[in-house]
Amino acid sequence: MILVTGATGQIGTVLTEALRAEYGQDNVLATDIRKPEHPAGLFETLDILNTQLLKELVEKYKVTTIYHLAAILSASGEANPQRTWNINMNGLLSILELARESGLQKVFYPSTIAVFGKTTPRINTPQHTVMTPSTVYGISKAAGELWCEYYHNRFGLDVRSVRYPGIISYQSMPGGGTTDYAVDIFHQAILHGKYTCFLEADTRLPMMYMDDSIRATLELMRAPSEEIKIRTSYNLAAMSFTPAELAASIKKHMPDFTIDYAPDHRQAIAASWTESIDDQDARNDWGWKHEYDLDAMTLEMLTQLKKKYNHV
Ligand code: AKB
Repeated sequence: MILVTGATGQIGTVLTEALRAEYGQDNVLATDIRKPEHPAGLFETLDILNTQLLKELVEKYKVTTIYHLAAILSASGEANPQRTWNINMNGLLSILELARESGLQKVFYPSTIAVFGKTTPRINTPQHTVMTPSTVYGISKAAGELWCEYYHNRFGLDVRSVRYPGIISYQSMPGGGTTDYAVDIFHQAILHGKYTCFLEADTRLPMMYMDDSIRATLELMRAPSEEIKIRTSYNLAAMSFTPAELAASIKKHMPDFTIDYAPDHRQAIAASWTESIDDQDARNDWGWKHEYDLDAMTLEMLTQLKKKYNHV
């Protein structure tokens, strides 16, 4: 049995569905503090800080693998730094400790480009580099990566991780991140033909289409253990673009679309991250290869969301 934490979130929603398609509807237990809008299988309400309930669920459902997605993201994390640290760090520590005690087969831990900071090389950020994150989210994820490696080295736990860039999806909405504009822009383009962006026009960030990030996650988790040479977290890349470039890509299909800019507190967070990522290790070690670039992603997002809003 696979247990997913944070299963109602942006990635969790789509990953849970993909895991059910691959491993069987009844072999994936979704958990989250929020109930799903459209429950589609096994679900248990779980506050990730409730270690006792987590333990009971692992026993009750005979869980062998955990995808631990529950976390507070970069922008919303700044509103309450102590709470963010508590949820992100203690949530992970209870998963790792439970995995060790119960002899779980595998754990997946999502890290992020938010582990990088102002002193990290900005272009083609190397796998092994300076990490000086400036958000609590980034600090907790950087520390989390080290805890994962520690549990692997010390206890032999098979824990695997990737550093996700901003993820763009039509199926689910992101919440509380700095890269969220790259999803919202599509909804606003279709509904209102215009968008006001909370980042500056030339803020370049690494991004990825949801299909690629799900495939990366499944491929990483399927790879033979000896291929996984990095036990902190793998750099993972697909595309990098600015809000202006994304708007230009949308305009190719919607010539009347307009964008303006009203940068807010999220601009400083974005400016502290890097622009593009060197993910050669993921490509070499377990064969990672992205499929979607900016224009392919834009076309897919517009097509899917037009269907959703009946604007076909
Ligand atoms: C965020 O913006 O906080 C996330 C991330 C890049 O980890 N999408």
